[in-house]
Amino acid sequence: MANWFGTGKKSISVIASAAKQTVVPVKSTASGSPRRFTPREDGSVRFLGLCVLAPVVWAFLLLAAFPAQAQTGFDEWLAAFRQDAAAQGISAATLDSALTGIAPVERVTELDQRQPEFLQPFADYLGQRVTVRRVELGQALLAEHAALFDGLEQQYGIPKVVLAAFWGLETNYGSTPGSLNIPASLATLAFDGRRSEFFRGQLLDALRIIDAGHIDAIGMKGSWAGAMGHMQFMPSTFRAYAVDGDGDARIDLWQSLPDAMHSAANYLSRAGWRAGEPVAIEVILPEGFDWRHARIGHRLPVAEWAELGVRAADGGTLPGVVGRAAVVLPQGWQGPAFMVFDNFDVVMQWNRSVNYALAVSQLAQQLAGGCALISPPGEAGALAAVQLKALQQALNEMGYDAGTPDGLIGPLTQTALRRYQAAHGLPVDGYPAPSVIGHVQQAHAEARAAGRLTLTPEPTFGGPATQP
Ligand SMILES: [Ca+2]
Repeated sequence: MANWFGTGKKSISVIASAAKQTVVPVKSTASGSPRRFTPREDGSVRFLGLCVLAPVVWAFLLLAAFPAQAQTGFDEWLAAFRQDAAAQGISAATLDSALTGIAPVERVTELDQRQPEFLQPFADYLGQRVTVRRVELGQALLAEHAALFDGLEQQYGIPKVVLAAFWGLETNYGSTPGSLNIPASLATLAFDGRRSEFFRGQLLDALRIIDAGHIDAIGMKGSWAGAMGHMQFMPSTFRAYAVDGDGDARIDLWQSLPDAMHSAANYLSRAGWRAGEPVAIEVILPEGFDWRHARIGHRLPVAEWAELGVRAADGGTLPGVVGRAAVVLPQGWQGPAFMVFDNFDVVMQWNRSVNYALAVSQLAQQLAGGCALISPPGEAGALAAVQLKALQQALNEMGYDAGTPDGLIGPLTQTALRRYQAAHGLPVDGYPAPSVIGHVQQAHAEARAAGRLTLTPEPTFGGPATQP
């Protein structure tokens, strides 16, 4: 396998470590939970081609599509927001160009309120994102822009294949940057109320970017959630980390590839990237491996993992790294295993999803000519959110605290599942594979029949008050 993670430039990582705690995610993670189901996350919604129409025309079309009552409330909110923004020093010209005539964008509200319907298994997630076509296109682009990427690797210590992997995953190398008007989308989300404070701050930052002359209000396009340009930076990330890579004194993350790439490299460097170290490598676990050790919070020196019999899947040696490593099983004990390093945590700051971070690692590895996954994918089958909710309720009722059933597999549910698996002699991987859900269902039914449930099931409301 090619050593795709480059050569050591320790000075950068040392400086960056100090800044590690202050780094904010690139993309919208306002909910604080990993984004597991991300349809069209790039926001490349072709909204009737509105982006190419004059502002007055599209404002009219949006008004026509939105209830008048909501518009009244929105207009009042917008007037108050505008005053606030002006008081914070944003120019009248910027406020006029970005906010005059805007209306709530119904499509943005719809996408924001969409609930995940299923948990996509890792192999499916990876198969959709790391394709032969994407690898070939990325390699061609790396060759085309070799001078830029070589320079970035020298300056920031971030391997060119890692930057290209983010580029490929975020916008398919700039081909799907999103075409929604950012001020209108952010105003919609700030008005909506669910995460007002977060999006209000993003809108203010978007206006400050326009005010600084980096882009005009019409040209500021992106995803429904406010992510912009080649690398899908949120406005706050733009302000904190974006840099001018081509020296024209403007930061243009939409049209200037040097600006977009220098900004991404600057972000990763300041997030604590350790030059010369990988994000993750696929590993083979020994017979009799204690699955309890395979979790993201259990960190050991690489040498200790080696003593436990963990080896690199490609037959090479385990990498020498400064920090500790964890073993993760994104699709349960029957699927591939990965050893993850400090740079995995850096990628998780960009996007708080284990699957995303592993996809970055896999795409980077393949862009460098390395191999695809070696191990089989593990137990297949998408996991419906309703099933996961039922799983959480069943665990709760049997005395394994999985928290309020929400269909999301967070640390509490994983811990509950691990306790259940340990008590029933199953591999303790904390992964809700279909077979595990079936096992819990059966145990729950038996416990109910035997009157052993810790909690009583939720009462049924609305039935007949009395029976004859
Ligand atoms: Ca520039």
